[in-house]
Amino acid sequence: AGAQPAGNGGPFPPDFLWGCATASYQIEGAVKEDGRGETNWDVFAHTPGRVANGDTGDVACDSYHRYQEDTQLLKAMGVKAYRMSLAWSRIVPEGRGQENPKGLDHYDRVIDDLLANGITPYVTLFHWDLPQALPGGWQNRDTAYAFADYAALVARRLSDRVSHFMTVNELRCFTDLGHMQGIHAPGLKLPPAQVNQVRHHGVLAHGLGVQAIRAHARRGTQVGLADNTSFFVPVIETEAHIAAARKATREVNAMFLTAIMEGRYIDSYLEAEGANAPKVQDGDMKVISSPVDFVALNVYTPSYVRADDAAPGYVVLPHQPSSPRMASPWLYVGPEVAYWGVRCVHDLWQPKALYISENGCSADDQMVDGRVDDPDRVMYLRNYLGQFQRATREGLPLKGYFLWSLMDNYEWADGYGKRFGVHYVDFATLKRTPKLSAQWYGELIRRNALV
Ligand code: GBH
Repeated sequence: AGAQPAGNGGPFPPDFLWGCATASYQIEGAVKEDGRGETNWDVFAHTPGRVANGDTGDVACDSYHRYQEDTQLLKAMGVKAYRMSLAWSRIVPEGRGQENPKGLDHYDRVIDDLLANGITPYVTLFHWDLPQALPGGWQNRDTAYAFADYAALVARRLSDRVSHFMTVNELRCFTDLGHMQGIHAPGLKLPPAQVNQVRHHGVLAHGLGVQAIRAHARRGTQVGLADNTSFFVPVIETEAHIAAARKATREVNAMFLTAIMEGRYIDSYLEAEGANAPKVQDGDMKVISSPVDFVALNVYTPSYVRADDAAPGYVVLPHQPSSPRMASPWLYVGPEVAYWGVRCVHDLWQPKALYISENGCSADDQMVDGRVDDPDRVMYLRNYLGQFQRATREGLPLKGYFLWSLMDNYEWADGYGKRFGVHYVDFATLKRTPKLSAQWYGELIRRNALV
C-alpha cells in the first residue's frame, strides 16, 4: 500500500473507525420536554432577524423522539461510531445546581440503543447550546466551573458505557461567532478585550472538563476536544512553504488549540493583543493544558499559505472569486486541507491520537421521484477522504472519521436552508430518506477502502 500515490484510493487501516456526527440542538427538538432548561440558542433563534427564515430548533429532526430510527440509519450504513452531543440544559436545566433525572434517563436510552446495535457512542459535552440561566454566559468565568460540574456528573453516570468524551465543539465558533461577529448566540459584538476573555473562559472550561472527566469517569476513559482549528495548506510542497503552514497553524490558533497543547499564550498573540490580552489567573494555563488522550478536528474550508521573507514568515492567501465552494458560501473546497490539517497538528504537538470529528458539505439536494442523488457530496467526500488516507499512509495517528452529518438538520444561523446530511430530511413530515451519498459511504465502510 505504501507504494500507492496519495488520493488514488485503496484500503484504510484495518481498525479505522468510521462514524457519523450530529449535535443536540441541531437534531433533537422537544425543547420544552421532560424538564429541559432554556438555552442561548432557543433565545437567539426566537429573536426576529437572527436566523434565516426565522427557523428555530423547536422541532428540528425530532430526534428526541426518533432516536431509534436514527440508530437504524447508522446501522444500515455499517457505521461503527456515532458522535452525538448532550444538551447540558436537559441534564442541569439551570446550568448549575439541581440536576434533572429525566435528562440523563433520555441519554441512557439513546446510548443503550446505540450499543445494542453495535455502535460506539462518542459524546460531546458542549456543542453550543448553553443553559440560558447561567449569568453572563461565557463572559462569566463561573460558567467554566459550572461546565466542569456538569462534566463530572455525566462522567459518573455514563462512563460505564461511554469511553470517549469530547469536552467542547469548536471553540472559535461559540466564542468569536457569538461574541465578536454576533452571528451566533448570544449575538454580541464585544470589544477585543472582552472577546479574549470569553475565549479564555472557553479554553478554561475545556481544561476543567478534562480534569473533571479524569476524576469522575471510569479508568481508561479517553478525553479530548473537537476543534475547528484554522488549517493551512502550503501552496507548494517544499520545506519553506511547509514551515510557513506550520507557523500559521500555531499562530492563528494561539488562543485555542495552541494554548491547550502548549500551556501558554504564545508571544505573537500577546504582542498582537497588547492591553486586550486575556486576564489569566495563577494556575489557569496548567488547567487549560491538562493532557488530552486525543485531538479531534473538524475539517472543512482550506486556507492556502506561502512562505514569505518578511515577518511573520507566511502570507495567508485570500480565496479568489473563482475558488470552488459548496452550497454554503463559506465552504470552499480544498481537499488537501484534510492532509495538511492533520499533518501540521501532528508536527507541532504530536497528540497521541487524532480523529476527524467532522467533515462533510452542504449541497443543493433535491428529492426527485423519491430519490435524492447528490453527486456533489460524493465528489467532495471522496476527495477529502483521499487526503485523510494520505495521512494514514504516512503513519500519522489518525484513528477515525465522523462524517457531518448523519442527516440534514438545523444549520444554526442558516436554519434549515443548508443541507449537510447523507440522509434527506423532509422537515414537514420529518421523514428521513438515504441520499446516494449514504449508499456510497456504506460501500466505503463495507470495503474499508476508497473506491
Ligand atoms: C461545524 O461548524 C459545526 O460544528 C456544526 O454544528 C455545523 O453544522 C457544521 O460544521 C456545518 O457548518 O456565515 O460565513 O460568517 C463549522 C464552522 C460555523 C463555519 C459557521 C461557517 C459561518 C460563517 N462553521 N460559519 S459565515
